Amino acid sequence: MDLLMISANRETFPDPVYPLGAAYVANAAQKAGHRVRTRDLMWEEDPPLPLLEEIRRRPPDAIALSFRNLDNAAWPLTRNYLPSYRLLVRSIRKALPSREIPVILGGSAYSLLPDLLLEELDGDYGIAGEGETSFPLLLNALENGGSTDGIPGLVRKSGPGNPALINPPFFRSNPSAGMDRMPPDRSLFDLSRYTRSGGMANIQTKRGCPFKCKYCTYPLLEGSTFRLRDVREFLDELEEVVRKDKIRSFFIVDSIFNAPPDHAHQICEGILRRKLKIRWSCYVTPAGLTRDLLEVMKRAGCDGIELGTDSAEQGAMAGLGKSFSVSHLTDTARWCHSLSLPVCHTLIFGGPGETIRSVRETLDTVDATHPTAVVAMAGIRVYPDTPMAEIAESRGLVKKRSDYLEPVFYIEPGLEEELPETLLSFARPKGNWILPGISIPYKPMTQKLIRRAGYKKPLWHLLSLAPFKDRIYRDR
Ligand code: B12
Repeated sequence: MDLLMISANRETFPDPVYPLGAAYVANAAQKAGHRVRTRDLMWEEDPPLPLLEEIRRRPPDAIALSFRNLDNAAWPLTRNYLPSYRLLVRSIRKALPSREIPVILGGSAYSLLPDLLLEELDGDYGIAGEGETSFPLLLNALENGGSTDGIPGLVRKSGPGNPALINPPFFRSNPSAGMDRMPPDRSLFDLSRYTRSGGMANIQTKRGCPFKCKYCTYPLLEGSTFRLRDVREFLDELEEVVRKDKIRSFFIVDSIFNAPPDHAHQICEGILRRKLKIRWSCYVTPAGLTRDLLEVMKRAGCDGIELGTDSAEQGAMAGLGKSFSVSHLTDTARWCHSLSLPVCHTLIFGGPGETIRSVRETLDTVDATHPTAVVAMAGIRVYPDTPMAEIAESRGLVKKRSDYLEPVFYIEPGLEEELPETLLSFARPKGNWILPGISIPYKPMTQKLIRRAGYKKPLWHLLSLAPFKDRIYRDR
């Protein structure tokens, strides 16, 4: 089949992010014998007239769209991308010479609302969850007129007025499947342009997340058990990007890098053994973390961690379903200090049980750890099928499933007014605290200039530097 794979993401905050998921599935299609063309809307004009013209001139046999984000998950300055996706698919449909050419949807954003988005975006098929196995199966079935019945994660229409049918995603039917079936083909999208404008390449050591944070989608997207990559295969992939693409800065996109700890240790030891001179960042949880692991991470090139703190007050932490205590958090911060490892905390305020007192306690506790940076969100972004959705639904915030087509945020009743102001007045004098939903952290031009100057780390590192501190709130 002649396939056109489009990455629909245009978000440039905090940086443009290389479409790794699309590079995985497009490669799987290639390996299954399909011819793959790719287009990346990150670098296309809006509306993407040259792309539409190409579709008119050279219609493919199938079009696949990768949707990474639904919105910026920030409140009250929410940016909802769904209207632009609607327009995009509508214009693609218009450009196609026939309704028979299938439009296939996938990606993390799509997988969060697979039934709703198939209807809403007028796709013919969707794949909920990972696509490396399912996507080629679907293409082969379409090409040969075969059945699509057993394809993991397949979403298809079931007649007017009926909800779309969804097969269980791949990780459900294959809970012990490894992740080494198919590496991504990074040449399919312009990696060097991303590393010039976004600093880092991205890579994955595992899929899945067994933690039970009540708001989180990772278990829905990747499964709730870890599926670990073979360490040698991971290192081979990493080494190839370092060698072939001359890239030395990475973000490890695992939901959590430091769990399970043995695997994380082996990855670090492998990087050291192969003498890969790289720098990398990742998401870390204080749960089960040890100083030993942080130390080997640092030696292996980790130059900063994004800590999924969320809250530092016991009651609010329980409301979010966190798996660690305040003392785990303060131990982690102390170890990072002693290792000179920069830390960016992510915080989420306004969950079940939050009060202004617990908000203040979290602010003070986190501040007392002397963080390099803090990214704080007001309100919990609620996604269907999460424990948070049950709470939001029981409180009447969501009445029917289609309400999720607009971003839904949960804020503990009574905090809506006070929360943004409390956070802003605390953060403003600090300089290294950013509130993406409340105050625009930096102008796109500032980001472009920093990247053009060759800066390769996540931009939060700069927040602790004096010249940038004053700019954050003045830039608005
Ligand atoms: C790592 C990460 C980040 C890192 C990325 C670093 C980097 N350089 O890559 C950072 C911290 C920068 C980041 C930022 C943001 N992120 Co983020 N991020 C993630 C995370 C944890 C992993 C993403 C990833 O790379 N996965 C690995 C790849 C291989 O998986 P994948 O893309 O899902 O692709 C698979 C499938 O989706 C499918 N697939 C993909 N495309 C296609 C296409 C077709 C046709 C098919 C059939 C299948 C298919 O197959 C792929 C391979 O199996 C996800 C959560 C998660 N667990 O997925 C959130 C996630 C994607 N992020 C999210 C958000 C909101 C953001 C931000 C907007 C937050 C903000 N306000 O700053 C920004 C946007 C950044 C941008 N420019 O787009 C949300 C999106 C949901 C939403 N509300 O829109 C997610 C889902 C987390 C969540 N809240 O649930 N993020």
